[in-house]
Amino acid sequence: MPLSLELPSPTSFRLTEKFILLLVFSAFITLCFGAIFFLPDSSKLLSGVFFHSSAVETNTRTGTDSVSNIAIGTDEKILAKIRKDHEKALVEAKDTLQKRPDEIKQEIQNDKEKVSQENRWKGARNDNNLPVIEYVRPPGATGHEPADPETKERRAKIKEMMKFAWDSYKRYAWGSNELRPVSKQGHSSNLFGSIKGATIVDALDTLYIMEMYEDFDMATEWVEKNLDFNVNAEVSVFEVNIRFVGGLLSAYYLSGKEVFRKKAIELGEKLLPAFKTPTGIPWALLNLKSGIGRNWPWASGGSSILAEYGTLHLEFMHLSKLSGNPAFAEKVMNIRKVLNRLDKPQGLYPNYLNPNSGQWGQHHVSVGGLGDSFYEYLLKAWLMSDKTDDEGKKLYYDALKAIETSLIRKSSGGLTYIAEWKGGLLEHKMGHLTCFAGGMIALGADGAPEDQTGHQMEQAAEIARTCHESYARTTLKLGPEAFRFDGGVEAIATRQNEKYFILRPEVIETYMYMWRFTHDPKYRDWGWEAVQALEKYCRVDGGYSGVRDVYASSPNHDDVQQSFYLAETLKYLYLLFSDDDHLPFDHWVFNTEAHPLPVIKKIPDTVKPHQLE
Ligand code: DMJ
Repeated sequence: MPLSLELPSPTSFRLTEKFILLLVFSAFITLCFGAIFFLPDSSKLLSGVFFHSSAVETNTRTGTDSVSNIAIGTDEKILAKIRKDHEKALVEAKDTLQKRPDEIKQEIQNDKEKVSQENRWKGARNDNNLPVIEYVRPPGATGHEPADPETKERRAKIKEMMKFAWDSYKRYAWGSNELRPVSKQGHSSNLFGSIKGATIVDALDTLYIMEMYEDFDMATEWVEKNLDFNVNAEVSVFEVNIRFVGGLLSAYYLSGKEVFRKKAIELGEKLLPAFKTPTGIPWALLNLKSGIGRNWPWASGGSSILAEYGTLHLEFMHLSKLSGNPAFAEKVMNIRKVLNRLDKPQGLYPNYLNPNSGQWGQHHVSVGGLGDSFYEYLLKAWLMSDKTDDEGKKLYYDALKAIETSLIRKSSGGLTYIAEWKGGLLEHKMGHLTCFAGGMIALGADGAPEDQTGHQMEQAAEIARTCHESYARTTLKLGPEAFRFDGGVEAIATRQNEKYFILRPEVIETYMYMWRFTHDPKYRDWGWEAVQALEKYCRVDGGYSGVRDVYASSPNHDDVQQSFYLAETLKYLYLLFSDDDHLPFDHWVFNTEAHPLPVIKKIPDTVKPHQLE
């Protein structure tokens, strides 16, 4: 007979104890509610105590028949309301009993934070009806020249590239969303509806950190006078959030200029109707005037996309902080709640989720397009909370474990890659977008559980190497949109529609993180290779352009200078050749568009809430 049947182990004793407690608690609740419903005239008693109702007062003051009839009707209504409230309380109590202790703890913590935040912001308000806050610039907003002459020269070269990209935009496309550098005119993607100036807002913080202050001032003036969100047009909630809200928030935290705080909050408020769905999982597309949302017609059965609804958290937490309005934080915390309730196939998060039913759509999983920044934001939510958001931390490391088990593979040639998962089958393809994961894994390695730090750093380095190979194996030394590990190839695009390069940042982003954590010079070398290829094949008379085929012998330009080239690619390159104290990781977290947001420090009671240091 097993020992556990003879002697109760400490664990089984505790379980019994828990069961008894549960029974006592349920009996107590039943007794309380029983008393409310069955004691004589309990409804009136309660009406008097909880609802200082005018109906009750009217009844006692006048005593007329007609009024007492009304009062009787009103009493019934009150009684019905009490019943409804009690039923709700019962359901909530039952829900609470079913929750894990850590979930209950987290909820108590959230409630506490909500109350204390509401109290904090009850104070003075400025002309824009925003809470008055004293601006304190977080450390490392600007850097200094590196001591090593070669690094200094390379950093200066990247600043020159930024100057050229920005001046070209100014000259040919000022006010449009993006520049067409070959045809030398403006270009407007419908991702932003009729909001204008994506390049200006996306570039603000890069201009600031590269100390291009005249250009920064010019961009600020444009924002003040022209940035307008009162448009009757449909926008991508995700794109507008990461580029516009993120860009404005960064510009605020770097410069302290109120206009950016005001605009960020104004835009954030415009995005709130996107969350009006039965589950609170937001729509992908939103008409900013009517507040009507919908999803991409191509997304599995009307689903919302993981990487879109999962990439609002950082910006929305800051919006609550800067506006005093808890609604932003509540919306994104609710997304987590919905996800927490769902079963995850092999611990993985499918890319599609129906906002009406709250059920997964097709079981496609990707750390690249459609999934990518959801994982990034779990980790960064924890880091940005000064490592207090334990739930974000757990969700990130659990997800990474599942990714490792089900998606990370090694090719026969020894290259580590992250495959995609379609209904249980692996597609041995890795997107350029997926290459950000090297940087993410390196960033999270230090906090990894069970001595996984070393292993995760190795994994990050291997992914960086694979992504570098995807560049090195092309003719133009620029990476394809997606590369495969099947049909006898490794890290090479085999389909024509995957051979393009649109000035994306992810590979350089990973080099930057790897450099910061290892100081291995190969990452700066690889970054410099990319600079040379960009100069040789993407620089044209009127700015920088993407190319249609990285395996062609000469570039065929796509004629778009993407706004993320200025926001991300050039910024990460500049930081790769800067010292570590420029935007240091213990004070800043980058949103998925490379807009730095300050870590919200654990604030001692004696320090004012807005003082981020
Ligand atoms: C950027 O807008 C963001 O990095 C986003 O998360 C993914 N795609 C582009 C850049 O490639």
